[in-house]
Amino acid sequence: MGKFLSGGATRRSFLGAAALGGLKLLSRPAWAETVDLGGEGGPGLRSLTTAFPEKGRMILQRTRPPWLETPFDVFDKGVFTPNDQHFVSWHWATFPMSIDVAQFTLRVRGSVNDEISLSLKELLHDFPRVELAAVAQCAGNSRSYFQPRMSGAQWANGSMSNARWTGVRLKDVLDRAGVKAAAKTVRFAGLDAPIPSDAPRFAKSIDIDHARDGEVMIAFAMNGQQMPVLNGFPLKLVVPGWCAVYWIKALNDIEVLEGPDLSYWTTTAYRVPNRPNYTCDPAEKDVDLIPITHNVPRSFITNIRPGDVLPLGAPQLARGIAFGGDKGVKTIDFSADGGASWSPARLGADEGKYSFRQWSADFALSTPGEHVLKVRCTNSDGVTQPAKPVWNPRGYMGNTIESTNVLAS
Ligand SMILES: Nc1nc2c(c(=O)[nH]1)N[C@H]1C(S)=C(S)[C@@H](COP(=O)(O)O)O[C@H]1N2
Ligand SMILES: [Mo]
Repeated sequence: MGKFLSGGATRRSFLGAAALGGLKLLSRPAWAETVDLGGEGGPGLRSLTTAFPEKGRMILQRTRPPWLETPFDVFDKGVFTPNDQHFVSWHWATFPMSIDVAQFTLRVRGSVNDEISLSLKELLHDFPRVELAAVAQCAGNSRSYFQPRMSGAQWANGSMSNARWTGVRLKDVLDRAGVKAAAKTVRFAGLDAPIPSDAPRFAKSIDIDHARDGEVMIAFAMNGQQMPVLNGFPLKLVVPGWCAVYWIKALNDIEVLEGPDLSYWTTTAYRVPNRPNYTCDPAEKDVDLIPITHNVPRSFITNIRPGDVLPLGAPQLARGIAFGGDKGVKTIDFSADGGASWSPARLGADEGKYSFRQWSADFALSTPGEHVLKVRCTNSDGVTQPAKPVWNPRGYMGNTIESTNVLAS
């Protein structure tokens, strides 16, 4: 692993120069220090690390480029994931660890009346600010539970995080450039570049109507603070309700296309079977694949862990988080008998339809031995989590109903 370089001074001047308004820069422990992370983490290695700049205790999946998973206990503490425990994923190791905020520009080019280059100062001052809570979830979240297993990041359930994002509307920035009538697609890329240089630059795209829906955001802050560099400082595209693969970090390039995006990341990578729950049989060949798009409903028990021993007959509380995917949570159902019977859980505060939502349910286990607890989310479109395990060749979009095995005694 290489060494992280200091970026403290440039980041601090970002606030000074651009006056982030009500947002305050907190002091950043160890950010300015050089950190040597030592050896590489293999797929089986899941040690905890605190060695990454601006990051607290994280599960180390891979060192370079980093894959850092949010430890699951974090999700029991509240619906917003602290910035220093928001998961991290990068495709290429060449993203910048130090950014000159005075020089940084966001370019808008392609099928527009005026190609523009916006400084951070312009972005912060010239456009109305918007705020929205939304879950960022890697399409490969929970891949390590797929059976049979496949290669790729062996995420447990922690390559997801929820934040309140502050930024400007993508629509307003596109309007400044003046999108031409022929525009069909908008493609986004960031400051990272691949090694080797003939590998495809990471980029994702969305339809022009989606890009102008007023919700897709160019965020410059999360949870009221600047974004950690590893999470996309200084700008991150936020596509509420869509998989985090679309949430381009260190965003500096917006390209308006007059046709479809034919790049590798859309035509070849990040594709799932065109089937209910994106699920096919492992033995099947030549399954029709479509691009991954929006999130699907999920729910988790956060206060009881597999293998916990619960007192026989005593009143118990189960608590957890859920999200509706691209729609709000309608109902959460809880089962203490392995899914034979379900009852509605209580819902916590509504932080917006793209946010995690807390839930809780009371239960008691009246017979000694093993019991299976389950939780199921249904969104406002009536889409619910499948009981049959989700499986596809790349391990994407897992949202099978979670089971937690416990013992009563
Ligand atoms: N520039 C850039 N943006 C990117 C990526 C990347 O490799 N480069 N990875 C994407 C993927 S697959 C995920 S899951 C999220 C991870 O965002 P996070 O590290 O802030 O959690 O970033 C997305 N945006
Ligand atoms: Mo991802």
